[in-house]
Amino acid sequence: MIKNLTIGLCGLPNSGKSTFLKLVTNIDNAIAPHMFSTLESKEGIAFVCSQNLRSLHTLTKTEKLVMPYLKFIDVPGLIQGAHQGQGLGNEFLSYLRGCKAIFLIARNFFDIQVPSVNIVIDPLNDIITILTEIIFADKAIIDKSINKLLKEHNKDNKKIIEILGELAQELDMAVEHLSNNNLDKVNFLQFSRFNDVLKDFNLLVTKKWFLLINGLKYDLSLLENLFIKTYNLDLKWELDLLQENGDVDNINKFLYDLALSLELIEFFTFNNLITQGWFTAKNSMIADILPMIHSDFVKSFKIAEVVSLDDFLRCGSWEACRQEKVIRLKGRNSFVENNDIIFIKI
Ligand SMILES: Nc1nc2c(ncn2[C@@H]2O[C@H](COP(=O)(O)OP(=O)(O)OP(=O)(O)O)[C@@H](O)[C@H]2O)c(=O)[nH]1
Ligand SMILES: [Mg+2]
Repeated sequence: MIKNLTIGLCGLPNSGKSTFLKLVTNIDNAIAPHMFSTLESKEGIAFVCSQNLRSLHTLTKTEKLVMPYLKFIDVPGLIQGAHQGQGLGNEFLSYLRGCKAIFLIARNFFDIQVPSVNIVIDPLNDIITILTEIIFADKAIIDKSINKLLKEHNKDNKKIIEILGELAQELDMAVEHLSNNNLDKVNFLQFSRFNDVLKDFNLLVTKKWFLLINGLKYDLSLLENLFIKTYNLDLKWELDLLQENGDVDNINKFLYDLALSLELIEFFTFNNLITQGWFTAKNSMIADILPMIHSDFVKSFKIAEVVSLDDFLRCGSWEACRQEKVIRLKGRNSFVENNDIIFIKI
């Protein structure tokens, strides 16, 4: 089941976070060429129309098409020294702590109208600043937690104190490498291995980190061990294009790719009125998706009839799928696969 799928936006002021939220969600958002134009957190829903959902809809031709979505949260920009109270961003890190993944937006555009924190536009430098601040903020939590646990004099705490200590040491090393520009030595992605055992501490470094370079093309090869996936878009250009001709193809492709990188899969349902796409975590079982579709299904479920999208598109109708014997029956404990079309029988 998908729990807590919000993706947090993180970056220096004027890097394009609010522009990104506007682009993917089309909600009114404070976008302005001055720093700290975002003063509070803001959530937005980005609907994702995959090519697969569109193909299915061309066959079902239902009046309604309902798309799955990703949720984003925009917060004020972080600046260097945030962990010591500089700027606004640090106060908002708690919003990012509630997210499953973080999207770091780094600026790679020059625009005299849009001041930047540093005089030279250098995404690498911005990434180093942000990651360093994130590490400092987490280190503060780790140090406090270790002290608190030590004071409890409980031998059951020994293991967790050790793990926190191990991570703290690795974070110290990472800060040193970052300050020396030795990005290839910072295995930021590795911190996610602590995610399960340290989940109660809501650390940021253990989350899934993604990067978006906003603006000109940038060589991303240096950043492979820092982020699960890196993207390069010109957000303003994309937003202008969207507002001019309403073309959402590029954005949809990007969002769908992001969903798969977040280890989601898409499945479909349809009836006479509605064709719907849904995201669920990879390795979800039929039992996990029942309450998403209808709370009544949890009790009344008998069996699921399942056809792959490819088979459905080839056969052309559910009836034809039946004749071709491509309908599979799945019980509660069967896995849902990407692009399954599912009919729940009650
Ligand atoms: N030239 C250019 N301008 C951009 C681009 N992306 C964003 N901008 C502009 O940069 C300014 C700041 O963008 P925002 O999206 O508000 O930046 P932010 O990261 O939310 O900023 P804060 O909320 O202050 O942290 C706006 O005037 C945008 O129109 C881009 O790719 N190129
Ligand atoms: Mg903003």
